[in-house]
Amino acid sequence: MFRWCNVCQTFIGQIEPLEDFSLTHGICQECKDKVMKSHFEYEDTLQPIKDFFAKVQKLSFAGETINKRKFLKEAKSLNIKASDLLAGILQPLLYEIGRLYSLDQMDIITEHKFSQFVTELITDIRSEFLDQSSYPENARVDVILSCANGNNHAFGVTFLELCLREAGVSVEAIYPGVPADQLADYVQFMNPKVLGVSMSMREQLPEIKYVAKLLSGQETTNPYFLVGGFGVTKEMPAIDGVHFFNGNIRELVGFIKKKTLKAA
Ligand code: B12
Repeated sequence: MFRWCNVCQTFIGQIEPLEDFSLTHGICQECKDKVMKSHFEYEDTLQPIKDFFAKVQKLSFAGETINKRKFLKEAKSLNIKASDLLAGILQPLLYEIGRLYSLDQMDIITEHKFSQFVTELITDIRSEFLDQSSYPENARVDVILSCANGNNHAFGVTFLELCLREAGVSVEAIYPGVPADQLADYVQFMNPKVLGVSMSMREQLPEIKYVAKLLSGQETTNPYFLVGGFGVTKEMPAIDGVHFFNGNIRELVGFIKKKTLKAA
């Protein structure tokens, strides 16, 4: 389930059962601390966000065209932050669409139409972020994100990129996948503190191994090499120099932020 804070209406992260994509309420740590200190009357404040989610779900699952401008306007009027919109509204819908499609309960056109809508939204959100960017254009890039060679699933990497930007991390994302040797050369040139590669299927594991091998042969760079994505599960083979990540996007942003600050 996708848990949102009932007090400040921000997305917290996923909880069991993971296969249930509906929204549920919880309380984030920040609000918990505040509420503990004050008198708090419980009231379900998430209903407008749940209604918005239900409306988008209905339209997308019916294969209808969603008006992007109206969608963004409504999200803004509900005070939904861009990262929450991506991770807490679009992500559960994409997961559920994938599940229904794999069960033959949704056709490919419906899936493609929603993917197209998400691609267009990301383009808009991204250009808004770039306009408001708080770090200079030629600043050092602390984090490079990329898709593994052969991985065309770009949403995970773009969601992560935008969430990191929102958290003030200087990040560059490259997608779809690029060959391991070219990625390693680019990392050597850019010398980031963190390299994150997205793996959507186990078939991409040899590419990950190859990137790790090439990085270990470089004398001038030593990025923290993180690998995540749909293809990463709790049980992964140990690979020298690779750190697999299987948590949720909130934990991930916090973790990367700490890593880039520590290595400053
Ligand atoms: C949309 C989609 C597509 C779109 C992608 C559009 C795009 N521009 O991204 C298209 C139509 C292109 C596509 C194609 C294919 N797809 Co597809 N697709 C999906 C779908 C429905 C949603 C994926 C998505 O965007 N999820 C939302 C994002 C935000 O989630 P995410 O990628 O998991 O990312 C999160 C985390 O994993 C993590 N993360 C991601 N990257 C990284 C990187 C780092 C460093 C870290 C730390 C974390 C991290 O953070 C993200 C945010 O929380 C999934 C279903 C599903 N359950 O995911 C199938 C799915 C991933 N696809 C699948 C398949 C099989 C394919 C195809 C092979 C189909 C085919 N026969 O052609 C092709 C492969 C193309 C290729 N070469 O990659 C399978 C993969 C099964 C598997 N793992 O073995 C899935 C699971 C569907 C299914 N149930 O069968 N797909």
